[in-house]
Amino acid sequence: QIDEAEVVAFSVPSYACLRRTTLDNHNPVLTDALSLLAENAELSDEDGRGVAFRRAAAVLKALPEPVTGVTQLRGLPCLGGHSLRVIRDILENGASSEVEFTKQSERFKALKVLTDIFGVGAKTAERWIRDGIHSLHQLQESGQTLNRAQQAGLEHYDDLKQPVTKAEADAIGEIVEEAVVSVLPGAQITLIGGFRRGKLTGHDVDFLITHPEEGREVGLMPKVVSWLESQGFLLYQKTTRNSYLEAKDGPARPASNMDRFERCFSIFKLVTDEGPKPASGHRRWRAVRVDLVVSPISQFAFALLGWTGSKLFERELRRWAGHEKAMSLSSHALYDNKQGRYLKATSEEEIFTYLGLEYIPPSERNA
Ligand code: DGT
Ligand code: MG
Repeated sequence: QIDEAEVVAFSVPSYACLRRTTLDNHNPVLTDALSLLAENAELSDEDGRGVAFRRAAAVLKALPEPVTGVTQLRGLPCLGGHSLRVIRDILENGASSEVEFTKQSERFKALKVLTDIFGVGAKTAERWIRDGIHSLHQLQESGQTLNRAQQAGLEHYDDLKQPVTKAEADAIGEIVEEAVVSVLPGAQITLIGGFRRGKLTGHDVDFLITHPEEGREVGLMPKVVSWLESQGFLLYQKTTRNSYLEAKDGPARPASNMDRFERCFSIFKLVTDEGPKPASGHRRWRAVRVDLVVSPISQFAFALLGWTGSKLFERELRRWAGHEKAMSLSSHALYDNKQGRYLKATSEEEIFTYLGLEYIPPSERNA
């Protein structure tokens, strides 16, 4: 017999940036289900619903043990009626009919396959589906014009679907480091994104590049890219000037520094085997998505915090800053609306302090 007092009730703060979320997820079946519904909503231009499911999944990721009954969830934040229905379905019937239905639906499958192509977003996939294109084969037969990114994405589709390992990320890191210090001695690179949070695999590898002397990083990206290209490491690349535009970003994006923040989306050619020449039909390299970001040292802490993720953790940090502290946080700066000024920081810890938050290390930002 279960004593009422023995029923574990969990308590979790509602902002993900107030929680410590490790990779040790005790409820993967539930969080996978909610993440799938989030993904379906995002692919269907229903961002509000997407965020709601992401928040619900993140709350379950923060629980110290598996959920066995919905009564344990009483009082937990971010669990709306819809998410609770899905959770109850899984706990009581072993599966959620909505999740199973979504997974099987032609529309979701087509959206997944098409947006898994590098360079293809939900809008493009949607248009193609309306034209009757549901598969890679149909896309190739359709005569649709593809841009350069999409052509590269299609060409390397199978490789880019394979998770990138930490070992591969480190191997790429060494090459990028060599490129960076060759073109600008003293420049530094940092592994960011999921790998910085301790993930063992990722969909891409993200690096942040800076130089300890303000201004020396200007013009660095094209030089790094040329170096990598000349050595045959890039299968595709597109460099953009600071294209990350958040509508609400406002004053947190200092106009004077905008042109200093550069990003390169690339497909990297990683040699996987240095051994003897492989049998014909086999190759000794694989394609890997690599993102490079250059930041001036004055913005480095903000860039580091902003690019380490997880995406939900970032979103929650910005929400906390805006709603609870009247500040606007971006990957460039922190602006205090009450004081009417930017707050300088040289470390992530300082930014958490400004925000009145306990410091959460990267390995605990896996919301
Ligand atoms: P992954 O690569 O799927 O294993 O997981 P993550 O967490 O590395 O995700 P990814 O690579 O999409 O993005 C890395 C982090 O960088 C992400 O957690 C949030 C942030 N991020 C992504 N895209 C942008 C962007 O356009 N601008 C800024 N400021 N941050 C971004
Ligand atoms: Mg990543």
